[in-house]
Amino acid sequence: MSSKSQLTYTARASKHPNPLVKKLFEIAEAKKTNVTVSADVSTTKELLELADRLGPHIAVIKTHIDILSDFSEETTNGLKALAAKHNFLIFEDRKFIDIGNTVQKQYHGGVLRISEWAHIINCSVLPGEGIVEALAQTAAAADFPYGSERGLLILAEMTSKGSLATGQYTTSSVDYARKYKNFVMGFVSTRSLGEIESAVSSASDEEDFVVFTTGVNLSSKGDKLGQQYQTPESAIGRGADFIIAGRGIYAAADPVEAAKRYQKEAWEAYLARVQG
Ligand code: S5P
Repeated sequence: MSSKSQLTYTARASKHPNPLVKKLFEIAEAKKTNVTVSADVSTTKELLELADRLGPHIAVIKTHIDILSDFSEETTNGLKALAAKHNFLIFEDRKFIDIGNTVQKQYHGGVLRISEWAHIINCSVLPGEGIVEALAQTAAAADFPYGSERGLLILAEMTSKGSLATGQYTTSSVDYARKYKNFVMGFVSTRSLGEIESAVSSASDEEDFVVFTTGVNLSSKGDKLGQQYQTPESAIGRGADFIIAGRGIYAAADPVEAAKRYQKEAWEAYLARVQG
């Protein structure tokens, strides 16, 4: 596990050079939550209701904005207002995966205008280093009316059965994160990746990537389509800084009670980790 995993979010916030990561750690500490809810619902009304009800218990809301049947500016204006009201960040799980020229257009512009409202995005590095460079360029060049901080998580591993995001793919994810560390906040991965030897540069003392771990569920081991789950405690124990839970929360009979349960379990696991 990365040596930074033993530090509190406050300690990491105080030293972190990236303002968005700093803000994320500060939110976690202020609200005592390291939960990201994956709000994979299909209408704007459901999404905004969920964001408002779960807002006090989450640090980040993760969207798949293209699965909404009625996406409009009302969706993103509503999300931005709720992010300000409840102090959480917005992560659009678009998983960019294309040549640089295409992802720049997908990130900035188009019908979704993701760069204007999503603090955090993610990408696969299957296309190679150029995808990270292209997204970083777009974020640096744009003048965002809504908050200025933007960050990228590299999808370094996947939770689905038989995932091919392993070995050289994962090592290269770490290489590119180190090379573009002003824009890359960290990884979506199932564990801390800090120890992976990089061809680009070796890990420095200041290196502090944030690990988001998805595939978290308290009552299920997986689904019929290959999703594989672990518990919040197990994810945090393997080095997750933030857990991502979808159906475990939004599909529960009482999503607010479920969010509180994930919040409690993940926060206690974090406290146990930093108290050594
Ligand atoms: O490896 C991954 C990466 C991601 S971002 N496995 C995943 O499941 N995800 C996403 O996390 C997935 O797209 C979905 O939005 C969420 C998991 O949802 P759940 O309902 O299975 O918790």
